[in-house]
Amino acid sequence: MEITKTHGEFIIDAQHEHPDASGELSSLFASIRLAAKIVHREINKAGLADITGAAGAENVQGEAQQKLDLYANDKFKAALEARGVVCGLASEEEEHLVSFDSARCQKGKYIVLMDPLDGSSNIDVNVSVGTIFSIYHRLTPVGTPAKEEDFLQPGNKQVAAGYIIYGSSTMLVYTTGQGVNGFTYDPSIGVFCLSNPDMRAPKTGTIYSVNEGNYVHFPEGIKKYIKYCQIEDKASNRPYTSRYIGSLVADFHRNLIKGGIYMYPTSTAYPNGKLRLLYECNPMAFLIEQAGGRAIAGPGIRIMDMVPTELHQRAPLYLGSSRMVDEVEARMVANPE
Ligand code: AHM
Ligand code: MG
Repeated sequence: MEITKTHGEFIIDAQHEHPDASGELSSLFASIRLAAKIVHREINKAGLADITGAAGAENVQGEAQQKLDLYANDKFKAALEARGVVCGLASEEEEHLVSFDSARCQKGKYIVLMDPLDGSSNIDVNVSVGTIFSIYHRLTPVGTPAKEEDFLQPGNKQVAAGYIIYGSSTMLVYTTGQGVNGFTYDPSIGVFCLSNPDMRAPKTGTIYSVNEGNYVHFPEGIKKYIKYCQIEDKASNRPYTSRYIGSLVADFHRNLIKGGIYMYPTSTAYPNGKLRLLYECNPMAFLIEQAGGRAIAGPGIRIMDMVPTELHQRAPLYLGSSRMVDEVEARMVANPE
């Protein structure tokens, strides 16, 4: 039987190519892997919570049941703190940044931003959800507590970013700025195995993903683009296919593999878009660019060049196959708000 490369081995190989590497990033990834396995296990028995006790209620051991997004937050936080290479964390589930205050953590040179369980409203109906993460070097001196400035860096400073998709199988997909690689979790042996080396986003595709229920509230350029997607033109494979799961990670993952565009525009309900710049838009932007695609917040506005001012700030997002992003951008340019 052929044994595929595990994620651990993949990292060791990468380290050989960088003999100056300290191993701290490898250690950080080991934390992410561990927490991902724990969350995978919990998600896979999510339906049982109804039998053993709903969120907020007590389980058979008399312990309070936690909502899965809070559970995921706690597990990732604990795993990242345990290895002492991360000095702080910002999370969708935490109002303020979390500074890991042990002397060991304060020596850590990395900070992590994350959405521990994105699309969590899908869990109740057994639809794929994901964890999104973004990793930076801290700006404050090593040995001091992490501060907000460490987290408010533009996406172009990311050291690594990725997601875990808890789907029909669980996968870890990430980049360190040298392409995108995907690893599928084999629960029988408890390891992530390299399954999708060097993932490339097709230059164009036939899938558009957007919550069309908000159509009437979208800017004119977006309405025009959606109509363009729907109009028949055999030469460019239109009409395109509409696919929207409502789980950014799952929609992104499908479009990355098949070719497509994901959009969360501004609307009356969300004047700045809905998705969070630091732990949803930036990591996905880093991934799609590394795979050959594009990610913008508006015409000429590269997501990764946006300078953040708040931890939880939102941004409109258009990302996917480069030609499809060009197409929507052209319509935004032609129909300025
Ligand atoms: P969440 O972080 O509260 O789960 O929200 C983010 C999610 C994305 O995964 C998804 O693409 C989007 O919100 C769906 O929003 P909507 O239901 O408005 O289409
Ligand atoms: Mg989210």
